[in-house]
Amino acid sequence: MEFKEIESKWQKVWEENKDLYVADDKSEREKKYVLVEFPYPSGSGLHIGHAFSFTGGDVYARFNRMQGKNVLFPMGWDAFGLPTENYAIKTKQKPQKVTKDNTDMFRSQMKRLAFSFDWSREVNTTDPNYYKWTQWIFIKLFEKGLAYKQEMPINWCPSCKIGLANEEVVNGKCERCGTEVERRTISQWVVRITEYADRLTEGLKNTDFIDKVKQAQVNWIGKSEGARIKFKIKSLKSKVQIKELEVFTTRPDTLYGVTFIVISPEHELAMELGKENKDTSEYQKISRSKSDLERTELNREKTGVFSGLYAINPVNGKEIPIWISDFVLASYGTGAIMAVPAHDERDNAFAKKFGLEIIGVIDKGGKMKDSEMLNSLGKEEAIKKMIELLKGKGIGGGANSYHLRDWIFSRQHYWGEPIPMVDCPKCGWVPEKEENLPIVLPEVEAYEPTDDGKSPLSKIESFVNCKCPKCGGDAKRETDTMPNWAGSDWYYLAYCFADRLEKSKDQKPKTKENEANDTFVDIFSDSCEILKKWLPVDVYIGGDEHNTLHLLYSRFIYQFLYDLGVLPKEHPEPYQMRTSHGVILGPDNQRMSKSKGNVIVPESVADKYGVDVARMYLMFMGPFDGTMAWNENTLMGVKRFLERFEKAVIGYQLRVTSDSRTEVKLIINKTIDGVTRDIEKFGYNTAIAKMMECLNRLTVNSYELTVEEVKILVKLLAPFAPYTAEELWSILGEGNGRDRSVHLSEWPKVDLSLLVEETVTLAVAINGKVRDEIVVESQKSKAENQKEVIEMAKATEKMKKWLEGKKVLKEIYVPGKMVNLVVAQ
Ligand code: ANZ
Ligand code: ZN
Repeated sequence: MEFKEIESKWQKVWEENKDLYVADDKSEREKKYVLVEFPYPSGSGLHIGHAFSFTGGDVYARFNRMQGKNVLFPMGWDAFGLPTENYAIKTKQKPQKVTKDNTDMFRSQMKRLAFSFDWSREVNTTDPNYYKWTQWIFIKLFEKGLAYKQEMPINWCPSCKIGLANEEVVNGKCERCGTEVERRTISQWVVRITEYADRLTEGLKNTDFIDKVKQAQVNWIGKSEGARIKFKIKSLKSKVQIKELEVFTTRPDTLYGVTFIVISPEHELAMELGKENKDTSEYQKISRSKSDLERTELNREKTGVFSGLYAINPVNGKEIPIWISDFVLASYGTGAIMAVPAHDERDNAFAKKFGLEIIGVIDKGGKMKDSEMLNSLGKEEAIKKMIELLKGKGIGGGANSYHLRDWIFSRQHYWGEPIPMVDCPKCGWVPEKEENLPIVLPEVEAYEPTDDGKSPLSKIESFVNCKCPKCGGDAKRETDTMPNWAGSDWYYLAYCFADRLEKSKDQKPKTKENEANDTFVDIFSDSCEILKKWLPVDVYIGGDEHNTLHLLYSRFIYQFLYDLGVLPKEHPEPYQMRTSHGVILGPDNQRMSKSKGNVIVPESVADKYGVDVARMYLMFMGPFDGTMAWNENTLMGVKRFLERFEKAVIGYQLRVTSDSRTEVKLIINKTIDGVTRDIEKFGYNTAIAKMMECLNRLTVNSYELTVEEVKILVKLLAPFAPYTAEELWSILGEGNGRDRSVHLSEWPKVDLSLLVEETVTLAVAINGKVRDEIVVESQKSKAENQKEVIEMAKATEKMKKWLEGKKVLKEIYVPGKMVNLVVAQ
């Protein structure tokens, strides 16, 4: 069969048949919400990673649909972001236009690859009807005290003119362009995600995320349990007003071993001192140029300055010096530590460098010593006792710290959602009125980043100048835009009521004069019935790189909206199951990248071998969560399989038999069972392997099949190779792709009674005493397979233990019954 013809033929039929993959809001059938991470529509089109992940989702969606489920399998565009902006600047186009072109390209590529998305629910984060809601969510965060503006030091690349995350700074240089990174302090919007740190951890219990993902979330939140302890500052210099400082420690039990305090250069006490002391201010300046990562590196040479001040250890009254050093971060705990150089590596290096005292308080057996009432206690007991003591004295108590940081929400770029806030000289920061949303990104000629590091929107007076929503006076609009994580926080909700986004365009919110219309909250709440129907997402397929930030951010926003009461009460978490898809490397086993010249695009494979070969190969090359190198041989193997499959089906169709043979029944039934089970657990490669084996066994023996049996084979193939399956289906006289598409046909059922017959359970004995059993296929249990059966019997975990160090003298096989091993006593 000529794949090009078949593809264009069925693509057209499916396109005309709009209902084929539409999820039904009203259906009573069991729902299944299958979500794949929506892509960033870059100018280079779908890459192989997209094709891999989406095919995986598509197989799952098609399989569930054929099982009679009401499947929601939507797609959209996460389209704000820097690459589009940069490309638009370079090519002198508008980002709006670039985005439109790119999404058109992505959509047509996806349609060609036969992804069964419900296109009636397509969303785009850059559509004002969409980002109106992203802005609305921000206003709610602000109203609840979860968004605040703060002066923040950021890593600034003077060449890219952009703030960089710590991870994007490598050896003090910009990861993109290699320019020396500067530190700048700018005022940024920050979202208080740390408020939800415990909820985000706890909530994982309500999900079935794979372990790897749960662990990634827990680690990123990085909860540390310990204590906060207050130290009095000995008053020497009258100029310093601060009389007390607080430390965070995970080891309050070691308080007797504290020989100095270290505060971060940004600590308020250090800031006070820096005003009058040159050494301190010099040191602060140097520290500012370093990233957190550099500062906390374990084996880095320690630096620091003595503050001239002393603190008093609250348990023994000892005077200890206060040092300033950048290995203590301002953003963690309290920005100050109690140093225990005998038991902490970094403190130890610091003490040695500056000749500070070292006092051990833990003996070789791990018990406390020289610590008065803690003496001879173990770590846990000592911690508990110390916390009690501190609480009693009112100078501290148990406390947690999180490595999770609040979320910097400002970007000084054009192509993002404008942050809907207004700065009024009288009222301060005021959120825009909901009825004025969306605050639309103005379409302008120039939107290059500015030299002063401000958003390009700041140069557009008509955008900046506005009236205060509260007092009506002259005010200025916020010109920062949101980070590219913002739009993806709630897109899976938007899919559920995508039609409403469009409709809500002209809908003015409820005002006193205009009672009849909806407020935004109403739109969410009205959607609640629909959300109740579709939530939670049953399966969320995405990449490892999104197992931390995206997943945390979107779960946080969900929990926040849940607390607002606009989401169905019965679903405290958005995603039931999260699984992460693997990575495809180039033929050279390296990550695909343009610079290495090893990039393979899905289009080219589809051009050469057809879409079905491309899809099936992607699913066959390895486990869905594995890391796999491109392999031309495997690709050809899949190609040959599909060719043989077509031949066989067309051949069988021509010489079918009316009564089905038992062997054939058994083979097919077993294949249904295996393929079904495998797809359920994303074991696509093994599912395909089972189909291959099935075809082999049928053709090697030249079995004849009934039409029904042939149809079963075609159905099993359908999720993987939708074009071939649909074509064969119509050759078999079934449907025409319109009303009786193979993709809406019923998934074949397993005949359990046949399965049982296919295997036998064999007892495994040592010296006649039964110790274990094995299950083998009836075929294999025959006498001629004696050797293999005995090997299987010896290889079970139990038997390996029984046989350890023993000598087997004789092996006896009673076909279909038992394996008996005679061993030396
Ligand atoms: C005394 C002590 C004794 C500590 C000891 C450790 C071992 P995690 O586990 O990551 O939470 N620390 C606290 N705040 C810090 C900051 N802002 N910058 C750098 N280090 C900081 O680490 C908590 C421990 O890291 C705290 O417990 C503190 O040192 C240090 F044998 O206090 B510890
Ligand atoms: Zn005002």
